[in-house]
Amino acid sequence: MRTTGLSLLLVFFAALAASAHAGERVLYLYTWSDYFDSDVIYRFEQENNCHVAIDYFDSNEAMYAKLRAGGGGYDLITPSSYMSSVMQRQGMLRALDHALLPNLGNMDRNFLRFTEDPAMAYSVPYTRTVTGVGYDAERVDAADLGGWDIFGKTAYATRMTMLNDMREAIGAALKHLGHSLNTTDEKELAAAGDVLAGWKRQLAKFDVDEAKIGLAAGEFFAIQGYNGDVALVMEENPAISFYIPEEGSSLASDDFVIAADSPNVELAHAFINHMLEPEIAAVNMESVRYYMPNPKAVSMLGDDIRTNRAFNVDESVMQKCEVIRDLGEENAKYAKVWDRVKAEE
Ligand code: SPD
Repeated sequence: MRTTGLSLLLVFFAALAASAHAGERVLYLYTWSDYFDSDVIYRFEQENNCHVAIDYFDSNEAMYAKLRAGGGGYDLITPSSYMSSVMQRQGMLRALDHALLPNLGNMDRNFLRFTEDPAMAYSVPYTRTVTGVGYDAERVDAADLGGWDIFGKTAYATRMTMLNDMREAIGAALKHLGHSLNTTDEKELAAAGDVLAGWKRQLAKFDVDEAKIGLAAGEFFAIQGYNGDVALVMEENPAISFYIPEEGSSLASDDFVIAADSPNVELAHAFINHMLEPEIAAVNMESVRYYMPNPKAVSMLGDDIRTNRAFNVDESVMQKCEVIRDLGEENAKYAKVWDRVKAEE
């Protein structure tokens, strides 16, 4: 009897939810997890009488593979700039109509040097992300901090993770060896593969989203992670801190792009324009803890976020970071090293 009542109630609520969306336009967004403030999305839905449906990916390569395999129906995607470039070359993106983006004037033009499309013909920068190490200061010895070689320390075996992302993981090993993370030199790549295979022996796994939860909960002591993600964990657990390794790291512009076959081109433009509103961008930054290149919005931020080391990365530290670039045909060399590392015991 109770079960039947509960089932009826669930059916009722499901029907209610469906009718709330019936007749509404739906914007399909494909993005990274924890990347948009829910109130900012809600406000867009209210103002545009639509629903935003969100699916998540955890690496550029996973997103790309899904779209190439025919998955999708997405309007708006947020790849890193090197992947926006790959997708644009392969005809997967729609050229942007700047007439539908009046708030583009709020963009910091200086930031465009981090992107592959400075004219913003196919992509508009959303956030800047920097990759580093999130760690638990109560469980890691201070003498072990500062570099990428923390991932080789046997003292933390099975309590560490690195990103399940070939450009990031191989990139860390390349920087550790003093090479560019965009190298196409096969010897340098092979050496980086060896270093990474050694680190892998100490890792619990290569992972992106569960690693954050594990760091917050004390399961993992050190993770390779994106700065804003670690900044959120720092709010949850005061023992957590973040550094960018002294050898240097990667820096990315994650972009807004519109899929070539987007069913809702105008709505997709409206969403990008909404995120470029200074008040909206400021609320979003406070919530997701990623810097957005919007000077008016940045001037509205509170002191807590401005002084957060994971959000506001020092300029001198940034100087050591490199943007991951689209290497064209040479991208395949990274996939080869990654497959080898993944297969090794
Ligand atoms: N939760 C948001 C994660 C954003 C990740 N940016 C990826 C950069 C990859 N090089």
